[in-house]
Amino acid sequence: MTKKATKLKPSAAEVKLDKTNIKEAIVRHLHCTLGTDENKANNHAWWKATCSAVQEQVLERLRKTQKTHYLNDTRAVHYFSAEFLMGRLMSNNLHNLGLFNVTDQALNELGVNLADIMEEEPDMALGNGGLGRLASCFIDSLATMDLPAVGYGIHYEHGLFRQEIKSGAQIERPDSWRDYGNPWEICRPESIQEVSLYGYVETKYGENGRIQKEWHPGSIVKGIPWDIPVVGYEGKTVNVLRLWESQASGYFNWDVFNAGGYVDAQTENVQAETISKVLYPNDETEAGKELRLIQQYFFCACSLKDIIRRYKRAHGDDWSRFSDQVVIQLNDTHPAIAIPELMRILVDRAELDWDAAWEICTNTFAYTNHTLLPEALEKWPARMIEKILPRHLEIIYEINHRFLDEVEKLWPKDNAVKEKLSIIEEGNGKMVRMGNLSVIGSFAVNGVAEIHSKLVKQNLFPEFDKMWPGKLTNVTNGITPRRWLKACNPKLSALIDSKIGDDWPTNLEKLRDLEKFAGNAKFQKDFMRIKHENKVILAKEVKELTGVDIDPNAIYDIQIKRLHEYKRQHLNLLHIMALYRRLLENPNYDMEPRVFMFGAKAAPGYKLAKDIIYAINQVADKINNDSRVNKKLKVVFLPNYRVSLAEKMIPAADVSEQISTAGKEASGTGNMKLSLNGALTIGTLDGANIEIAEEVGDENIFIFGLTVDEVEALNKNGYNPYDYYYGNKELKAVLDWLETDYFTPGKPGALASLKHSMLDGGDPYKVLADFESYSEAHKKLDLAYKDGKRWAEMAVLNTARMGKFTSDRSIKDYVERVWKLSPCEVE
Ligand code: 26Q
Repeated sequence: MTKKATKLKPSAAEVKLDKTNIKEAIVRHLHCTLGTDENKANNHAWWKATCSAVQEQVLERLRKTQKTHYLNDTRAVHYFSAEFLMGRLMSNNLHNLGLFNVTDQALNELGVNLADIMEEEPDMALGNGGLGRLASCFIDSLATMDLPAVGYGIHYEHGLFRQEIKSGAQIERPDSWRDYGNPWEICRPESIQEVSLYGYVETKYGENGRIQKEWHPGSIVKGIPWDIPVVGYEGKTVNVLRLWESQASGYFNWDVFNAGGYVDAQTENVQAETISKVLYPNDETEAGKELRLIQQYFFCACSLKDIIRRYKRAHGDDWSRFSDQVVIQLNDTHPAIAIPELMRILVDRAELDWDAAWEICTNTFAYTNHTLLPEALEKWPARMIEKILPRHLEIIYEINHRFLDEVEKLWPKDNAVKEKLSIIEEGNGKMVRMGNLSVIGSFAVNGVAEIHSKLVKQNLFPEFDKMWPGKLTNVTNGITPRRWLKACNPKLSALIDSKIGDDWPTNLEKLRDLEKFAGNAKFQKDFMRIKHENKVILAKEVKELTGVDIDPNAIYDIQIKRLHEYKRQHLNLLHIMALYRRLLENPNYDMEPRVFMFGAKAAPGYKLAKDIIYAINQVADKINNDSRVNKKLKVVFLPNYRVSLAEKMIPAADVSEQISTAGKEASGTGNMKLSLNGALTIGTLDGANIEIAEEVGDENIFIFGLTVDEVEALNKNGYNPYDYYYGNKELKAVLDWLETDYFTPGKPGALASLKHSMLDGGDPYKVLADFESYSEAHKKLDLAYKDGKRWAEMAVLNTARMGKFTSDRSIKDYVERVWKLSPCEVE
């Protein structure tokens, strides 16, 4: 196909902005978009006007990018993810466009402070944690690297709940990020899609005896696309994140209703608007919820239709090139229903034969696994799929049938292996295993850190690895250094620029050039002065958020991540209680002043996780108000942890807590962000910590605890937490302390559930086994901090050696090993 571009004169928005232009644009939007003026405008209005001025630039580049991709008929990756944790976009977009400083000056001359108005922007919190943030880092890298890509997800009306802390306990409040509009998004009514649900399948016989299946849906919902432009660094490529909002279509199949009997029209007429209403927290109690499955199918079906519409525009009905042009990355199994959906389109609609359709499908999809925890592997009741997506269940059975024939060839008459590999888990109430479906329907499967991928191969899918050698692989996660260093830590970024030049944001290995300054007294002083200044800023924030005074001269020791037993915030807490006890017993106990900080949301139905938050807050309250110890020890729990709070905490961290039970944390990405900003890690040999240790060197990290093999051995030989309880007096004392009313005056036993989980509960995450080793690692850390020069050198070396963990490297790995994409430069 040949297409020709027409050369147009540059429009006003294309002229590179200088300070005067920016001032003019902001004021123009204040007047013409917001209908206010310089004298009346509050910070919110200034924020919106500034967004509009920036968006003008962004949209021009978006248009050019789309045209270029169309004219070049590029192969593109389509990143399917139920979550995108974008955070705020103003600072990021300004930095990526190279307009941050000039906009700061422009606003200054208008009497407005850029940092203040940026605080007006609500976080786009359309994700739970690591998986959603990874998706956001990846689309930043894709645009930066000029790779044709579209992110596809759900336009949730409410993102992850807002957390309030009342009397120490977590309260969930709705997140209303769009109440006053989102200036970054564009509605695209011209690309609305319709999605079918419920109903029944009719079997017909075609002319040549071909069996034809027709799905008569019970209801149809509309998907409305909202596009969020994704600006690459230095602003050449602008890709899109397309998020689908659900709306009623008015269609209701009365035939199905009147046919009656087996259908209950009330329950099948899902309230269309509720589909995209709220993001599910990653909560066991929410597992298997019908609406969640509908959400997954809804966004996958909309996205596939969108992709196919675009493909057909260039290739008509010729399906032979589909998988040359389209690759779809499944971010965990949440979008796995896209596999039978594409099969349905190819077989039932395009009337391809099964084998041809399956060939296309298995050349299109790739799947990323993010967890080994058995309870987190998605399974859906077959009956539920049958009710909502009757044709898809048939297709899943057919995929499985043909797959099990292959298994039979490899392992003849071996029913155990068939049972294990089958997409269907038998039992009373068949279940569909979405992980198995994803592996079978994809051409590549990856884990997210070396150790994790090794365990995916060895423990989770060993037979699949034998069936298809090479299909299972590793792509270690990464983070975008544009957001996680340049934008969030401007002072350190400027120092780095002055030493090694300013091209490190797109070439993070360049940071190695800082190694030669690591021992330099002047550089160490500058580096640690900046850390101190960031700590002063955070101290002010902590005071505002919690009322607690913290001393910037203390060690800032930070654990920020979702609350989960495997992440072991309670191990951190037990150690804090041990320090408290040591200080009470010996007021001269030698330790550097320390502030322990936490940020974490617990899934609303996860009782023990909420108990841990409560325990942290109660212990914090006691310690912070105990004048015997509070010069040396403070504990703060910062409420409503989210991307924008992470951006304030990370630049101020001295110590990064990465203390999951070995084998449980697939990768972690906060570990990378903290180390990049010069925090030293105290951590287990788990997830990406192992690769971080390899990069920074064992002498620049505090590793402790059981290894994966040791955890496995303990499990095999029988683990008894009481051995550790009775074997360590200090540990016994702090655990017993939890049962008193010392931290919960008048309420003895209020923290007892914690102790019980670690003793009678069997301590599944080996907290007690790792306690002593953790405590020793903290002693070493304290000692290292006392030697200021040595600490500074270690901190610098952490920053210098994080090059591997740029998400640009992850994307390069995906491009070379999985996607086979080529960059396409935009002008
Ligand atoms: C499942 C069913 C019902 C409702 C929600 C969910 C659900 C939602 C989100 C299950 C899991 C998630 C998120 C998982 C996640 O964030 N995993 C993390 O992914 C990171 C990126 O790869 C890794 O670094 C972390 O180690 C991993 O825990």
